Amino acid sequence: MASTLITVAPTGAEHLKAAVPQLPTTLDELVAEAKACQAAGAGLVHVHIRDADARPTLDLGRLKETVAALREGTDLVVQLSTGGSVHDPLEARLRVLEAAPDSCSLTCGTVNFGDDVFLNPWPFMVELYEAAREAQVVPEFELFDLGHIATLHRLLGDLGAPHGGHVHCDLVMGVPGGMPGNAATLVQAVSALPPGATWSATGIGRTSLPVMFAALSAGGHLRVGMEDTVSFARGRPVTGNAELVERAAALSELAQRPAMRPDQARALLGVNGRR
Ligand code: KMH
Ligand code: ZN
Repeated sequence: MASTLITVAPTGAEHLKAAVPQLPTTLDELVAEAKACQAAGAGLVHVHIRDADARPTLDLGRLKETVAALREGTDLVVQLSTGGSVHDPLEARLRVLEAAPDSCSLTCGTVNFGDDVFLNPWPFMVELYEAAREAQVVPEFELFDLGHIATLHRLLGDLGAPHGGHVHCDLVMGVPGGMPGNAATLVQAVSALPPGATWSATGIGRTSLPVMFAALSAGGHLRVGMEDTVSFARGRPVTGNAELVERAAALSELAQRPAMRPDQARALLGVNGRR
């Protein structure tokens, strides 16, 4: 039976710990959350880390410690964000690869991001893509807009296949400034993906459920987590990431595509064996 890769994005770079105390921002909180999410059905963890004051950081020492602790405590595929926060310089985002994750995010274009701009110029994408291949890290292509899909085609056409030989994408929908999070847009985006690519989708904020149902009905994988939504339902804050993964796993089960184990996720993505 086909199965569903559930990615959890537990922290992100946008929410403030002061406003969302249940957000995992310390290493202990992150590992505990990741363990609970694996038990609930997650196969991959998309990681942003915070400093001692719970602010987003790309500190290399902390990133290496985080990769080691997640490998020690879970079987999850460990994906580090190279997107960071909108304030991170491009050089620091490239250096994330030195922490040697299994996978890294690679956003395929610049996008307005609320009142900010999430910058991803073409030369940066090329450098990140080539550096990831050199480091044997599997990229996940983050697509915030339909134009990003055209850029993904350009990247693959100009530079060839990524490490692992497989193309896996994540449609990030409902960001103010990016593509809207609804079924019609999801269908359009999926139809434009490269042949043979697999994909997950996530809807930001209140688009979380419509995007999840649309992705399941279109044969996609799922990403959930407090990076993307901190409400479980209208007026009901999320208690933790595991309940978002539990709900995604339950819906996947109903769709008769149950949650994939981490070893199945590794096989799907072309991730190397554990280092
Ligand atoms: N925090 C956003 C500006 C990624 O992780 O690669 C970018 C982001 C994408 O979250
Ligand atoms: Zn992210």
